[in-house]
Amino acid sequence: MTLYDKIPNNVDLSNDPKLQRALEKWLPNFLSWWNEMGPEGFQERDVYLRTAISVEPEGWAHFDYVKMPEYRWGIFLNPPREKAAIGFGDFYGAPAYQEVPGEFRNTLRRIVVTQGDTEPASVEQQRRLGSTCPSLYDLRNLFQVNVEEGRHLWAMVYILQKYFGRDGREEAEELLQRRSGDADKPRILGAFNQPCDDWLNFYAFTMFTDRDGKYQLASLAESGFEPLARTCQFMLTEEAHHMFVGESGLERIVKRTAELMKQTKNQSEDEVRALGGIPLSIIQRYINFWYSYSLDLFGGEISSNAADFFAAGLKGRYLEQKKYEDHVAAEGTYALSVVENGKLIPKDVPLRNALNEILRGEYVRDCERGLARWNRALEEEDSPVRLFLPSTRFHRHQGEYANHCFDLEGNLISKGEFESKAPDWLPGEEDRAYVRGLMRPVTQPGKIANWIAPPKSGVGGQPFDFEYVRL
Ligand code: BYC
Repeated sequence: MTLYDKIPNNVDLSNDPKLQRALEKWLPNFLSWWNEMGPEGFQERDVYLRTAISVEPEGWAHFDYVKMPEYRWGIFLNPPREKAAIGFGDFYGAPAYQEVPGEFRNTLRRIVVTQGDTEPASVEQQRRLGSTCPSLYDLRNLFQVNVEEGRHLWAMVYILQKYFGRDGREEAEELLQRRSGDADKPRILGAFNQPCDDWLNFYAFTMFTDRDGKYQLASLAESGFEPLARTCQFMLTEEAHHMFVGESGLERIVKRTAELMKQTKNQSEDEVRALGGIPLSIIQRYINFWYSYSLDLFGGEISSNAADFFAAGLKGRYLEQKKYEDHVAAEGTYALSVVENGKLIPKDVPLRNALNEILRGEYVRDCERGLARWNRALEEEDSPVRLFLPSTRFHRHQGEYANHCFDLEGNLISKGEFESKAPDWLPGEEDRAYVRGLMRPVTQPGKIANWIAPPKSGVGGQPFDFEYVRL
């Protein structure tokens, strides 16, 4: 089998010997990384997976049994646009970059590497979840997410190897060498070094952290660097499924907890625990944790990096072309709250410096939609409790609010107060141990763990009781 056959692509790989050589060198290293750090214990199993074989609608959602190491990691870019132009910033209207512009080389490489780093990181974070799956349907969804993150790594490695020469090839190697949570060579962004070792973590991660991926990829899909824009456009189609897994997964847990609460006398958390469900307060704490770490992924509220990315035409706003008329955004200000002299005060910042915050705002609204859905599930099961998103200032490690303490409503509080309330607000060791204790594998087709409701339907045209993974 030639490399061309092995790597489905629409970038004319067979006529690009230099790129082929680079990928040929990288491929075995990728596979050893996958075998070492990918899903543990299931590499030899047949999994009912969706594989992209082209970007056409009929070519990209192809379902079949595949062993994960044999997944066809392809390179797919959306088709080029005719007379593509830079859609925003200081060079608005100029022809789009087809090669890396020399003056922005380092900046662009940093963006691609940061994006690329998250993909293997998430596979590493999730690698042990298979052994405690709540159903074969969920197991298959986990593996689908994992192989697609692997493919997204390929997408960024393609950009690095094709457009950045030798340093791009070095960066591609380093993407396989950093490790999530490693003290010496951690992954680049905070959320990707946090453990994701139970299924409540997994659903919260795919709900909140993958959703950052949606907004970052959407901003890069606007890029004036055409190859990056086109590859991110296609990645977005896959990202949608990951967020579905998270949003519907959490909804199913919430629904099951509410069903169990209905069976109890006093609707107390102890009774829910006695019935083997996950109390809503624990779910809320996991939401607080992953939501705040995911907010950090948008970077500082006031960011000269973001202003520079935009000015250069490298990273746009969410739906830049569809939503905005003024694509230069050189004027205007954005009102923020910042901490000065121990107080929260309003501050107007130049619009371009507030682009991280503006993107974060889009993300927050999207998350609120998910919360409303979970609260509808609670309402349907007659639960009086409602879940919520904490303030965007709560528990932040990046930007204006890092190094200060806030309560869930976003009021500035002392460190001592934060520490005394933290067990109510964030998952503690006891919560984690309780959730881990519930995680026992359920692998009979059609069966489901007690702490989660079954999905409304199966996947890939199959029913819930289909044998999604042959064990
Ligand atoms: N953790 O000006 P600042 C996904 C660094 S997820 C650690 O505030 P900037 C996926 C920052 O790098 C999407 N460090 O922010 C999801 C900078 O360092 P340097 C991933 C952080 O640069 C699930 C310094 O702080 N894609 O796809 O405007 C599963 C000051 O930065 C963090 C991207 O991120 C953090 N959270 O924006 C699988 C897109 N935040 O340069 C996949 C590409 C900031 O001074 N990345 N820092 O050493 C970017 O556009 C930007 O790098 C960021 C940060 C939005 C991340």
